Amino acid sequence: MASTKASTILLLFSIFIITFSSTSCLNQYHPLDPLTQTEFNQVKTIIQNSYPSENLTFQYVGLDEPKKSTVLSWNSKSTTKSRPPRRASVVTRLNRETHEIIVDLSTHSIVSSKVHNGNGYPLLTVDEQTLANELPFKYQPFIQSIKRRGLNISQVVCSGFTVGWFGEKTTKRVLKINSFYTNGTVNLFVRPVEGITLVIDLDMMKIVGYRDRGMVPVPRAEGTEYQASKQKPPYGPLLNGASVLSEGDGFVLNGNTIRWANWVFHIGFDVRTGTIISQASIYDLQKQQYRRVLYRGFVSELFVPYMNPTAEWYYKTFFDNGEFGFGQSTVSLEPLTDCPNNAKFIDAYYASQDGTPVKISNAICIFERHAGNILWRHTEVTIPDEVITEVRSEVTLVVRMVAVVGNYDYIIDWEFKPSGSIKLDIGLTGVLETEGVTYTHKDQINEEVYGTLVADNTIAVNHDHFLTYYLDLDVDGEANSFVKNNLVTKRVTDPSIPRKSYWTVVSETAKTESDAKIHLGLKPTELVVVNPNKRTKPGNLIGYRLIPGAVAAPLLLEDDYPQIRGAFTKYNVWVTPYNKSEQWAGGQYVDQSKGDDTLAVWSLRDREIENKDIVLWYTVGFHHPPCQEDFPMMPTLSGGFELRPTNFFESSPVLKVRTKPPPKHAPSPNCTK
Ligand SMILES: *[C@@H]1O[C@H](CO)[C@@H](O)[C@H](O)[C@H]1NC(C)=O
Ligand SMILES: *[C@@H]1O[C@H](CO)[C@@H](O)[C@H](O)[C@H]1NC(C)=O
Ligand SMILES: *[C@@H]1O[C@H](CO)[C@@H](O)[C@H](O)[C@H]1NC(C)=O
Ligand SMILES: *[C@@H]1O[C@H](CO)[C@@H](O)[C@H](O)[C@H]1NC(C)=O
Ligand SMILES: [Cu+2]
Repeated sequence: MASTKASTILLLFSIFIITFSSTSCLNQYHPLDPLTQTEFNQVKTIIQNSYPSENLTFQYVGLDEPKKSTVLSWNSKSTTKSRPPRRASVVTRLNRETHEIIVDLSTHSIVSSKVHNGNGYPLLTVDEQTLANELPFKYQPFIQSIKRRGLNISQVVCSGFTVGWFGEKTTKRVLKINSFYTNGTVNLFVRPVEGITLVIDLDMMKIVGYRDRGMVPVPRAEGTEYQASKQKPPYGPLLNGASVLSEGDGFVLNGNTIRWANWVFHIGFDVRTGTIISQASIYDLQKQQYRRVLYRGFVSELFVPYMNPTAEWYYKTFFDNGEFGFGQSTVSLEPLTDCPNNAKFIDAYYASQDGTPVKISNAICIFERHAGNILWRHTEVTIPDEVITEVRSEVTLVVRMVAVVGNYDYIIDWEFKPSGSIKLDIGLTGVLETEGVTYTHKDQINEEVYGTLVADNTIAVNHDHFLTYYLDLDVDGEANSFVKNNLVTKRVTDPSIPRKSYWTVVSETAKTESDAKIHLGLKPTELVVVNPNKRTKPGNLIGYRLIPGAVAAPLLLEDDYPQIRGAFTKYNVWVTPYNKSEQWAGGQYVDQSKGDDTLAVWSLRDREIENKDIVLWYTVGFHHPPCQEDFPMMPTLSGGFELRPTNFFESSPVLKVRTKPPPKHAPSPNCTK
């Protein structure tokens, strides 16, 4: 393979080269860039000068997203682009109050400040969770409980769990603490010290409740270890490491704006949600221009209710985004294993409790994926004396982050395809949440248990994962409509035709929000966001289709408190008119929320959504009754969905793509070049 380098570079698409030359002068800054380290420090100083108290905590600091119209007019200016004024949105706690503050970074001033008087509390900070988890170790009753169980306290680890809301009058920001035993394993989540629960007042940072219900054996450590360095033979099959398929990255990163193949988009990061994809546009080779697809998309909320209704467990109904911060739960990615060796990494920042920026290095990775899939192909055998075979291999671009919320690891991928599709994938892995029990075999169990006995003394508890995506599609412009193309069976009425039935497409445009609340199921419907003001040459509405993944609907009763708070999962699909302040499906303040500020409540207004700037909400759901293979470490379970152009292009956008197969013998990552 003498020409390896040259041939792999040719993997790039022809359109890629066009986009390159037509966009040579780019501004590195974008109005939707996340706050920088310097900006976080400015915010800290400005706020601390105005509220000089040792007790002030920063619960949320993020970009105050400029108005959409401001961003779009910035986009349209071709010459000297100065960014619109940078503003930060800040939520603090001070004297048991939640303050909402907007800071203008260009004038170094506070633009507005108000106290949140509604229900719910802001995101928990990493620091306060750390402090809360340390409190039990100075608390005599807890130390005694551990001693009574014959456990070594220096091997005990505490972890905090949000308490939810169950109809009571909420007066305090509290967190419940459970403990786990490490002795002999790092897999603490499968070794709960059952029976002990502490309640912490987060504003006072002290213990306000304690209960020890009695002893249950701690599940054994044996067989739960997962660190490679601790494993003894026999070993399983050897898996190949990453292999080199292409030289270079294949994409251009300018500031936070990425250009790759026919795509351009912006990558942001926020402490609450993690990766935010903005302003994704695709180059139309026929029209010779970029066309808008998605203004902004991110994971809006993640609802994980556990199904154990006993006193110790009933409250475990977590909102990983609004309570724990999916962004601040993002972990540094491991080169070569979390991402392939052609990946490029981006660091991210968020503000800690005292406002100081914290760096997450390698928080997001971006890589070209050569998965060995076929982009399109055809072999023509019907022409006499001739066989024509045309194949194009598929190359895509993936943007990945991993958030670890306690025991669970979530892999969040955005995959951009040259065909115009955007695929969103979610991988669930990590450690199950387990309950310690006295049982070692199913036959011993004579009571109701709330999960699967996966090992001695270990019940892995049933639960769901609902990930609700915010997708502000702007298909060829802001004004869009939501169309349900229902496939309807018809009877053939002509008695001279022997055929009895067929199906046809009956389109229905959603006029208001209630027309767009969808339970996905067996009813065959194609869901399309169209631009009603633009048509293709043959007259079809220009659109993007939602191709749902596996469907899961909530199984809790509608009047159950967690379901009231998680009511945004009631439908798989919702459409709302764009409103900058409606981005978090579970509400702005989710911790101990009462469900009065959810997507389900906003959409009761039944606003008009036809030919308007609209937002599509889609929930990917997983019901998870655990099985033994999920223990002690769960192999990744994937789900997701796709946004796919539908009469968006005049014809296939990838007809003129040129791809070459990768070299036959890919050099290994260790070989010298
Ligand atoms: C900070 O909180 C502590 C404990 O509640 C209180 O004693 C102290 O007075 C507070 N400091 C200020 C400046 O408010
Ligand atoms: C801790 O682990 C060691 C080694 O496995 C074992 O001998 C010991 O009994 C364990 N201690 C407790 C208190 O569980
Ligand atoms: C408890 O654990 C600590 C930390 O591993 C160890 O140093 C200590 O010897 C243990 N104590 C007992 C009584 O086993
Ligand atoms: C935007 O949403 C908020 C929260 O639901 C609401 O209070 C406000 O009235 C909405 N604005 C418009 C223009 O509808
Ligand atoms: Cu699960």
